Amino acid sequence: MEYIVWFIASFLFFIINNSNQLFQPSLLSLSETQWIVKNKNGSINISANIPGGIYTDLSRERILQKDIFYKDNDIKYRWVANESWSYSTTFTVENELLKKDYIWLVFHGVDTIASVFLNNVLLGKTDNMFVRYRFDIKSLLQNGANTLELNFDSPIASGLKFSNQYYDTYNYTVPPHCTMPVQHGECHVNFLRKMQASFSWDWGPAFPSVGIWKDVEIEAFNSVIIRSISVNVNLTNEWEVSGVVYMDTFPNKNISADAQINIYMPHGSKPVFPQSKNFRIETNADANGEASFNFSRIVVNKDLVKLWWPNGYGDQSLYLLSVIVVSSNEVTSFTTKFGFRNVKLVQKPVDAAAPNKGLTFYFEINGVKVFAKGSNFISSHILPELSYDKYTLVNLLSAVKDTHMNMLRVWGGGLYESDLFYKLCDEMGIMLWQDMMFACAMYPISNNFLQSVSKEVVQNVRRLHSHPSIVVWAGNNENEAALRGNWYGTKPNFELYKSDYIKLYVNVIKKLVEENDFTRSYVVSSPSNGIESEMEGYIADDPYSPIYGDVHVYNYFSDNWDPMNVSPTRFSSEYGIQSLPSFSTLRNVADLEDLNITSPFMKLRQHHPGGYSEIEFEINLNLPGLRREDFKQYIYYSQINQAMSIKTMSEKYRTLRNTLTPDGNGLTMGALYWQLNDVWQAPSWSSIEFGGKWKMLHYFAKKFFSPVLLSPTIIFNNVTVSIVSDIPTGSSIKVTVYGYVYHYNSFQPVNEFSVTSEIKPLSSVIILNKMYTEIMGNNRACGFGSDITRRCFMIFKLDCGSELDIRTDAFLFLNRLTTISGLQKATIRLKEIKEIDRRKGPFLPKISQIFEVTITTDAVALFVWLDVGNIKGRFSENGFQLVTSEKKINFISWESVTAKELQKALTISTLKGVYGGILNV
Ligand code: BMA
Repeated sequence: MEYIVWFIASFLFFIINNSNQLFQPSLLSLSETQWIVKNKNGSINISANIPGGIYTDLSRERILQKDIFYKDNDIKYRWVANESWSYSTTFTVENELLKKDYIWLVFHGVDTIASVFLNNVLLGKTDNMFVRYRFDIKSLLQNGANTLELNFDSPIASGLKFSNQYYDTYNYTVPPHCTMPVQHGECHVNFLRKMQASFSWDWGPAFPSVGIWKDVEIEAFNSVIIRSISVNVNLTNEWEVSGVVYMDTFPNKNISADAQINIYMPHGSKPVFPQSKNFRIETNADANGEASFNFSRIVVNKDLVKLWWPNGYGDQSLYLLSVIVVSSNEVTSFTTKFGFRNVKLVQKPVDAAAPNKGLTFYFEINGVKVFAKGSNFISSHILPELSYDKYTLVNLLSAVKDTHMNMLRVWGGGLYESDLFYKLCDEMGIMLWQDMMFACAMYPISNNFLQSVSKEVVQNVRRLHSHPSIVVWAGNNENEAALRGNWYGTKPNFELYKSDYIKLYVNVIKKLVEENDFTRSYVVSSPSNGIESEMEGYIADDPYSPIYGDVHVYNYFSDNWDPMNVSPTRFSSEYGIQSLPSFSTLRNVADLEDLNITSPFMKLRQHHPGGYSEIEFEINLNLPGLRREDFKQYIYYSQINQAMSIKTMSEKYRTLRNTLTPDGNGLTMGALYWQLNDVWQAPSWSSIEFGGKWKMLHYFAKKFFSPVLLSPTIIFNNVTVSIVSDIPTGSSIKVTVYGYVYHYNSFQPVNEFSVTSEIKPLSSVIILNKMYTEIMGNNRACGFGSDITRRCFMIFKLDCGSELDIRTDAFLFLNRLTTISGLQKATIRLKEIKEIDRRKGPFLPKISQIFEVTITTDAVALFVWLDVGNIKGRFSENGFQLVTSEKKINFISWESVTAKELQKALTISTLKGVYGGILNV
C-alpha cells in the first residue's frame, strides 16, 4: 500500500508547484442507478442490473424460473434471444458536472447491436461487444433528471439481416451459415462481433444474450481522459523503459500539458526509481478525439530490477507506472502494472544447412527457452457478464498454476478477457497466447465490419499491452486450416475467400497489432506454419505441418495410450479427447432418470457429432468391460481414457524437446491441451468441470507437467524411461529412479532396481532403455514371454535429491488393460478423515481447510478415484494406482465443510473394485 503514499506525495508536489487551482475529471458510474429492461410489447418489464445481461436479469426476476442450464433450457429459453429488449434508466446530474467542457457517455461493453438514446435523442449505434463506445452528450445532458435507453435488436435476427445484406451487396455468402445441427445453435454469428461461442459450440450451448455487460459511466472533464499506457521495456546495458500514453479528448483539440511519470514497486517501501520524469506535451487530437504521447529513455539500473518469469522459472515481480497529466486546470492520472521481461517467439532454421527441415517455434523469456505447458481457456461463462467473476477466475487460474502449467491460450471463439483475468495471469506467471476473437469461420470484409474490427483490435491491444503474461497475439482460430481444408465448401471460390482472409487478418489486424505493439510476435492463425505460412501467401499448403509453427491434434480413432501414435510437432497448441463430467455435476441440471447414456438429455448435451461413439471406441481399446447401462462407470471410464490419452501425448511432447530426427521432426516446445474449462455441464474436452471440480485429467496434469517429468513407456519389447527437466538454472542434477515390478495380485514387488543419472537444465534424457524381460527379475513371478506384460506392471519413483525437493512417481502398464490377468476385486475402505490444517493462500478462494483422508485396500487397485459430489474442493492426488494396503490423501476444501459431511459424500471407484464403506470410524 505504501506506493500509494508516494503516489500521492508526488501528486501533491505537482499540485503545489502549479499556481492555479486544479480539478479532476468527474466520473459518474451509471451502474448504481435503477435500470429496467422490457421486451418489445412490454409484457415483460423488470428491474435490471448493470453490468449485466438479459439472461441473468430474467433469471433473477424469476421470468426464467429454472437454472438456464437445467435440462434443455438452452433450447426452451431461446425465445429470449429472438426478442428485442430495451434497457433504460433515469439518472440525475449535478450542475457541477455540467460545467465541465466535455461530457461523454462511455460504455465499456455493449452486447451487441443496440441504438442508444439520451433524453429520447439517438446518440448512435453499437455493433461490437469488444469495443468501448463513447458519445458526446454535453449538449443533451440536463440539470436534474435524464433518461437513457438502449434498444437491442435480437442477435439472431441481426445475424440473418447482416448476412442477407452482405449477399445483396457482394453476391456471395460467408460460411458456415449455421452451426452443426447437433449443437442446436443459431446462424450467422460470424456477421456479429460477439462472442462466437454464444450461438453454441461443440462443447457449449447457445445463449445469444444481449445486455450492457461492462460498466457505463459519464466522464466530464476539461482536458483529457487517459485510457491506457503501453509500457515497453528493453534490456541493453540497463533496462530502458519507454511507452505511449493514450488519451481521449475532444476532436482536433490542441493539448498543451505537463506530464509526470513515476515507476513504483507495488509492495516496496518506497519507489525503486525515485526520480520522476517530467514532460511538456504539445500535441493535437485527431478527428476522433484520440491523442497520445510517447515517453522514452527512462533508464533503470539492471541490478535494481527483479524480472518477471513464467510459473516455474522464477518470481513474478510486477511494477507500477503512473502518469499524471496537468492541463486546462485539470489533473488526470492513470496507473498501469508491468513487468521487466523480454519475450521472443523464435522461428529460425533447425538446421542452417538444410532449410527443408523447417523452423523452430518456441518462446524465449528473458533469454531462457521455455517449454510451454498448459491448456486452452474458453470464456469462464457463456454469459459474458459472468465471465469475470472473481471466485471462478481465481479458482480456475489457481488450478492452472498448481498443476505446473505456464501457458494458456485465450481461444478465439470467446472473449478478450477481463482486466482481472490478465492481472491474475501476471501474478501467477501464466503466459498467454492471445487469439483475436475469430474462430472456425470465414468472415465478411465490408467497410463497416473492418472499421469495427479495427477499433476492437486497437482498443484491446492497447488495453492489454502492458501485461507481461501476454507473449503472442494470434489472428484467429483454425481459419487458415478451414480455408485450406475446404471445411465450409469455399474451394470453388478459394481465391476470393483467400483474398478476404488476407484483408482481415493481414492488411487490417496484423498491421494494427504491429503498429500498437512492437514487442510481441503476431501469428496470423492457429494452427499455422508461422512465418512459413506468411511466405506461402498466408494459406500454407499444409497448415498442420509438423516442422513449422503450431498444430491442433485430434485422434479419435487411434490408440491414444500408445506414445507411438503421437507425432512430433514443433508446438501442439490443441490436442484433446472428450470425457463426461461427474455424476454430481450432471445431477445439478438433470433428474435421475436423465442420467444414463441413452437418455434424450445426454443426447442433447453431446454437441460433437462423433461424441459418444468416439468415447466408447477409445475406451474399448484399453479398458475392460464397459457397460453402457452403468452410467457411473461410463463417466469414470471416459475420464480415465481422457486422462491417459492426454498424459501420453503431453509426456511424448515433453520428451521431444531436444530431439531432432534426420528428416527435421521433433524439437517440440509446447503442449497446450484442449481445453481447460467448461461453460456448462456436458461431455467435453475439459479437464475442469463447470463449477470447478477437477476431472481425472486435471489431477494427471499435475504429474505430466511436473517440473521434472518421469515418463516410462513400453515400445515393442523395450521399457524406456525418460526424464525431462524444466529446471532453468544451475548445473546438472543427479536423479535416481527406482523401479518396482508388481504382479497385479500382490502388494509385494516382484523385482526392484534403481538407476542413477544426471540431467542438464532444460533438457530431456533417456535414463533406461531395456527389454522388459531384463527388468522382471529372475523369479518368474510374472510368467514367461508375453504373459509377463499381462500379469505385471511397474511403478517408478524419482528422487532429485534434497536440494530440489522434487519427488514424483509414475506407473507403466506393460499391455492393454483389456488383456491383463490377476487383478482382484479390491475392497476399499475409509479408515479416517480428519482436519489437519486451515489456511488462506495468496490465491485460494476464501479459507481453505485441509483434511487428511486415510483409505485401506485388501488388494492392488487401479485408477482409485475419490469423489465427494458437490462439495467444493480438490484432492492432493486422485486416479492413482494403489499398491499399498493403506494410503493418505489430502482434501483441500474451497468452502467450509466438516469431516462428517465429507465422509457422507465420499465415494471411491476403482477399475475392478468396490467401496466397502467405513472402517474403524
Ligand atoms: C478445435 C477448437 C475448438 C473445438 C475443439 C474441439 O477445433 O479450436 O473449436 O471446440 O477443436 O472440437
